[in-house]
Amino acid sequence: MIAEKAIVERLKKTSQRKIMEYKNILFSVEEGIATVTFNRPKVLNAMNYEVMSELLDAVTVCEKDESVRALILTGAGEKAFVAGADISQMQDSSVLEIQKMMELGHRTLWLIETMPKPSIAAVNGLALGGGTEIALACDIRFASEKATFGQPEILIGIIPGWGGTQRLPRLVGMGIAKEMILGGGQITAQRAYEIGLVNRVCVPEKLMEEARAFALKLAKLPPFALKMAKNAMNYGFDMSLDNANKLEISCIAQCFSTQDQKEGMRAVLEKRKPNFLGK
Ligand code: DAK
Repeated sequence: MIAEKAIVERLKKTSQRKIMEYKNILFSVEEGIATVTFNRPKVLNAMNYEVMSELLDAVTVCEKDESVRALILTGAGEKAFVAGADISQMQDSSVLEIQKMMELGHRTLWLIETMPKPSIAAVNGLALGGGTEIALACDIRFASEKATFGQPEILIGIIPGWGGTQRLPRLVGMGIAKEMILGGGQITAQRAYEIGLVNRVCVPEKLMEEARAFALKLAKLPPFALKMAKNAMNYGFDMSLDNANKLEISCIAQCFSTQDQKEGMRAVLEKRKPNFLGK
C-alpha cells in the first residue's frame, strides 16, 4: 500500500494535468486519460531497453493511480508510431541480453493488456515489428490513414519477440498472421481495418481527437465493470467455451458488489443519466 502511494505521488501536478518526466517518452494525465507518447522521432521512435523501462514505469503508474481511467499510446512526429525494436542496440546483443529485453517487453505488454483500465493505440504512422506488437497489446487500435503495419523481423533474421506470433493470429486469424509474419511485408491502415487489426481509420489531423473522445467516453464508465469485461474476454479467450462461460458468470456476479451497478440500473429506471462514482 505504501509502495503504491509512493508510485502515485510521483506524478507532478500542474494546473490542468499531471505529468511525469522521462527521457524517451512524454507522459501526462488529463481528465482521467493518461497519454504516453513515444518520443524519439529521429529514429522513428524505435524501442530500446531504456524506452521499454520507461513505458513499464508509466503503465505501472496508470495501473495504480485511481485518477487514471484510460490510457492512450501514440508516437511523436509525423512519420512513425514505433518503427520496431532499436536495431542498433539489438544487433550485437548476446542471447542473455536479448532474453532480458524480451522479458521486459513481455512484462510491459502483458500489463497493458491485462490491467483493469482500457487502452487505445493511436497509430499515427509506421508501426513495424515491436510497434505493431505494442498496438496489439492495447485493447483498441485507431490508425491514421497514413499508418502502416508490419512484422518485418524475418527480413532481418529474427522473429517477432514481443508477442506478435501469439497476439496477431488471435486477432486476425492464422492465415493472415502467417502471411504477415512469414512474408515480412507491410500493410496499409485500410487493409489493417479490413482484416480487423484496427478498429477505426482516421484522417491524420483527427486521430488524437477521435482517440481522446473515445478514451473520455471510457473514462466515464464504471471502472469495475470495465475491469470485469476485460478479465472475462482476456482470460476466457484461451479457455474452453464451457469454462469461459463460467468465468463470465463469476465476473458479472462480482459487478453486483458495486455501487455503480446499483446506480446504473436505478438511472435507467428513473430515466436519467447515471452518475458513476467508481465504487
Ligand atoms: N531501429 C533503429 N533505428 C531505426 C529503426 C529501428 N528499428 N528504424 C528506423 N531507424 C532510424 C534509421 O536508422 C534512421 O536513422 P539515421 O540514419 O537518420 O541516423 C532514422 O531512423 C530514419 O529512418 P530511415 O532514414 O531509414 O527512414 P526511411 O523513411 O527511409 O525508412 C523504414 C523507414 C521504417 C522503412 C526503415 O527505417 C526501416 O526499415 N527500419 C527498420 C524497420 C524494422 O525492421 N523494424 C523492425 C525491427 S525488428 C525481441 C523483441 C522485440 C523484437 C524482436 C525480438 N526479443 C527481445 C527477442 C522486435 C523486433 C523488431 O521490432
